[in-house]
Amino acid sequence: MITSYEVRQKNPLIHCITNIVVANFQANGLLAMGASPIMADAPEEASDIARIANAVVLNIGTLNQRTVDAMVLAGKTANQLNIPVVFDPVGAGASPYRLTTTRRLLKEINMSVIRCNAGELAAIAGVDWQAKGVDAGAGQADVTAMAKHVASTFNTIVAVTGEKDIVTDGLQTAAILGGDARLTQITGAGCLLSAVVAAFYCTRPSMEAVISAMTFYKRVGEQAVQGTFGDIVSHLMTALFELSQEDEHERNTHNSRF
Ligand code: ATP
Ligand code: TZP
Ligand code: MG
Ligand code: MG
Repeated sequence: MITSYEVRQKNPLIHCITNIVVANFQANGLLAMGASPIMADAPEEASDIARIANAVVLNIGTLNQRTVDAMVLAGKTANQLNIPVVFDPVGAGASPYRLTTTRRLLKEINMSVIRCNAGELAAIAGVDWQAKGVDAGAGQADVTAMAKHVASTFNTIVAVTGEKDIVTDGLQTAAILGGDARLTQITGAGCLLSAVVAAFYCTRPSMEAVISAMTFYKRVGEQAVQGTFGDIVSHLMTALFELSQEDEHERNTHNSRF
């Protein structure tokens, strides 16, 4: 396992091309855990910023043609320089534009990790699902099977969240329990997690790093919901800050492998 303390020691620079809803929250969350964010979504500088970053996060939450152009430029530069790219296909199935863009980005860029909810995963897999905008929604399909299929198809690691998180590279699979359903009732908890995954992954690129990030964030979420609902956002920042100060092995009790 990789500890969040190790990530803090590295202080990675994370280039985020992200949505307008979560940009501030995501930047604050990265800072709280000891990473350094740079939000830069202009095509004019996307390659230049990507090349100085330790990891790139591509998030299509409020996409438009300029940010999509920037994502392609940043993603390609990162691929050339072996800099990891984490993809958050927010609301991938919500509109034809989102789905087309998701497919284009997956074709043109090698993603190190796809971090998504079950509805977004189903959209990528082409499986019937009742997603609700950017939220996971509901469906009958087997999430683990979809995750393995998408991981194998795109030669990537899929990290899909929900009550039970699944991390798979198509061959090995881990399930992570914990967290709290109230995290789906504030906006950006998933987007921030995608950035946290990027910070862990670039510290030691591996499936272990993704599992570690997801396990860490389950603990962060559990601490964040202790208190009243309106305090979850600020408590999330406090938990990211406090838990990443611990120079000890991350608790492994949430995980199972299969
Ligand atoms: P959604 O839009 O459906 O909320 P998301 O992209 O915001 O998806 P989440 O699934 O909310 O991402 O993931 C954010 C965090 O919340 C993760 O740590 C995840 O494990 C946790 N989480 C989500 N749903 C639950 C749940 N029902 N029970 C426990 N933890 C959950
Ligand atoms: N609309 C477009 S992006 C966005 C909303 C509400 C944020 C989604 O954040 P998350 O982390 O997927 O809940
Ligand atoms: Mg959410
Ligand atoms: Mg999301």
